[in-house]
Amino acid sequence: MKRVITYGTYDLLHYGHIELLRRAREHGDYLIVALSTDEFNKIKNKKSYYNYEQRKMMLESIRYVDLVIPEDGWGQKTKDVDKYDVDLFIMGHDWEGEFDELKSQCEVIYVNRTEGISTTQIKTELYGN
Ligand code: C2G
Repeated sequence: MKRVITYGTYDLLHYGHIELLRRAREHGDYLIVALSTDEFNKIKNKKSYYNYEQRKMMLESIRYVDLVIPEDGWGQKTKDVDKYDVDLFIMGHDWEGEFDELKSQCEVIYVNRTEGISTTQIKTELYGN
């Protein structure tokens, strides 16, 4: 069974997120999403509209997602790959190259982001801020 992992904040869930999750799941048989906690979002300088529990519940309702775990630091990926016996690490290409150190542990791929949608764009266009 090929186990896949990906990371993110997944705030204001939109079709770009869903497309990433669908493709991640398609590369394997089991998809783990490491979801940024509210505390880690502060470190990432991201303020999410929905809190961790709300974002977690929404991700768990998506058919492509098998497990949601907390992401509370930049350095946890290497431990997660071992702990969850991960075969493939996948992220959108805005992170191209950022996590290549994981290549010693598992396959690492970056896939094209879905153009024309982002949480920031939604906030700007809906709320003008
Ligand atoms: N994404 C995408 N297309 C979009 C928007 C996002 O493919 N239009 C992808 C991103 O490339 C990422 C995932 O969806 O792989 C989650 O996006 P974010 O929630 O913005 O994740 P980010 O804040 O980049 O967190 O340790 C890694 C970080 O936690 C990544």
